[in-house]
Amino acid sequence: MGVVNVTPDSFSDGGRYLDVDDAVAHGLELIAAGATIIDVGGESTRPGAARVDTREEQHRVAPVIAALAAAGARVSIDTMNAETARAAADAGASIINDVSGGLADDRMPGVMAASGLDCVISHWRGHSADMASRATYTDAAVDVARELDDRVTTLRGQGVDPGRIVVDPGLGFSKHAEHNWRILARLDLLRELGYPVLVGASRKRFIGALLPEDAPMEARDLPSAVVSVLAAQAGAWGVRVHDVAATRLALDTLDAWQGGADD
Ligand code: PMM
Repeated sequence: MGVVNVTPDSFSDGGRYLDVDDAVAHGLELIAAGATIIDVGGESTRPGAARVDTREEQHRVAPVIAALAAAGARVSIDTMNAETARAAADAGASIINDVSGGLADDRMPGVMAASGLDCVISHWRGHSADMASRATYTDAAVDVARELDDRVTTLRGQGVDPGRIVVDPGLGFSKHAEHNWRILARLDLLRELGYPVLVGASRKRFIGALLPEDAPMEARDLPSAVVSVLAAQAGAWGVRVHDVAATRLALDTLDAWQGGADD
C-alpha cells in the first residue's frame, strides 16, 4: 500500500502532493513501482496536527481518488470522517482506512457497513492532540490485540461484514517506540484475531529513532523496508509505505528467499 498524503502538514511528505495533478502523478508512480493499493489521505494524523474541515478534506481527496480509480488503481481513503469516506466511495475508492477504527465519528460504522467496501480497522485511543498521554500498556501487544478484537466485534454488531475487515495495530498512535516494537515482535497475536493484518511503520518517529538525529526523512526508508520484510515474514497481509520501490524490492527478496525453501 503506497501513501499519497494530499496535505500541507503530514510529517513525512506534507505539502509535496497538495496539487491534484501532482498527487495523481505520484499515485501512478507508486503503482508503477509495485504498489497494489494507493492510500489517499487529506488530513494529517501526525502528533499535534490540527483537524481539517470536512469539506476541505473532501475537496483535497475526491479528485485524486477519482483520477486514480479511473486509471484502474485500487484506492483506499485514509479518513476518520464518515462523510469523507462516503464521498471517497462515490469517487471510486474501494477501501475505507480509518486510523480511529470507526471511533472518531459515530456515523463511520454505518458508512462502513452500507458501503460494502473493505475496511481497515486500526487500534486507536484518541486524537493526535492528546494521544501521547494515553500510551500506557501492561503489555502493548496483548492490550492492542484485545482492544482491536473488541472494536471489531462492535463493528460487526453494527453490520460491518467480517469478510471485509483488515486490522492494523496503529503504530505510533498512543504508542511509544517500545510499544511499537513490542507489537511488531508479537504480530502473531494480531494474526490470531483471524483477519488480514496491515502494518504502517513507514517513516514513523520510532523508525527515525534508529538514525542520527539530523538524518533526512528519506533515511528512514531503509529501516522501514526492513520492518516491512519482517512484518511480511510474520504473516502481515499488507504494509503501508512511502518508498514503494525499496519496499517492493525488499519483499521480492523475501519471496526469493522463501522460494528457496520449496523442494
Ligand atoms: N499511519 C498514518 C496514517 N494512516 N493508516 C493505517 N492503516 N495505518 C497506519 O499506521 C497509518 C495510517 C500516519 O502516517 P503518515 O502521516 O505517514 O501517513
